[in-house]
Amino acid sequence: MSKVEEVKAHVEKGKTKLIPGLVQAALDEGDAAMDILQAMVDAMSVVGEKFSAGEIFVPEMLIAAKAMSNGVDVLKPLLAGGPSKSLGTCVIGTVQGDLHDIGKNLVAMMVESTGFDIVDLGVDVPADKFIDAVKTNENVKLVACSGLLTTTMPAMKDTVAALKSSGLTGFKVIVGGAPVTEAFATEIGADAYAPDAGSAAVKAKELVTAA
Ligand code: B1M
Repeated sequence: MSKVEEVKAHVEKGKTKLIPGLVQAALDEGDAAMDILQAMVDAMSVVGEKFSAGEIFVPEMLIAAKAMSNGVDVLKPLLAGGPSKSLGTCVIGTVQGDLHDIGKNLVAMMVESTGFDIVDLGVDVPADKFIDAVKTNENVKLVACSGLLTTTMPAMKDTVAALKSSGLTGFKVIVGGAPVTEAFATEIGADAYAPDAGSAAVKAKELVTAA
């Protein structure tokens, strides 16, 4: 088994303490940081499938998420190096009712690497907290909303509506997360949708530089 395959297998099993060493070993063997990251994303898909099939439960999902986060910590310096010139501030959070943060954290990391300053509001973020962050932080050019549950898509819709009717200007709104589609993003009035962290960073820069 290659080191990358070992990383994937151990994230699936939630081996939180072993993951940093395995990720470092994969890097030392010459594996690319993006390939190691993809292996961990694939592991989380397997975890999700096992949860859907009733083979594992919430605690196992949680521990796998912790394992992946530990691995991302090792990769972060390699993935997040970026330009020093700021494109502005990006306020990011997972919408109200939703506790999933790995995808949001990856998006924050990649958007930061393109040159944004990040204000991360965390998870379970109500619409008014996004609005307060736009008001209280300097030079906010982008608000990024993540959501992983079909049940929290209405909260994403409400958040975008609240931001758009707040009277605040000078920023764009980007949305994403597994159940979110381009069509949904358009329907709720977001300025952009991205399917993954890499394309979120590209879209973020396009949105701000085109404005
Ligand atoms: Co949750 N969970 N979970 N969970 N969980 C899912 C999402 C699920 C698909 C699992 C399944 O059933 N197969 C399912 C949702 C079903 C649905 O709504 N369609 C589900 C469920 C049901 C639940 C609970 C309701 C379970 C329960 O309690 N009965 C519960 C809800 C809690 C809540 O939020 N209120 C719950 C809880 C949890 C844990 C807390 C245990 C844990 C999260 C821990 C954490 O995040 N710190 C967890 C986990 C780990 C998952 C899975 C297994 C993995 C999620 C993940 O981190 N993936 C997930 C199954 C799956 O995804 N296949 C699942 C890796 C990550 C890199 O991908 O987050 O998709 P993702 O991010 C991607 C893209 O979506 C995109 O970029 C990233 C990749 O580059 N992206 C954006 C994300 N945000 C973006 C924003 C953007 C642009 C792109 O612009 C702003």
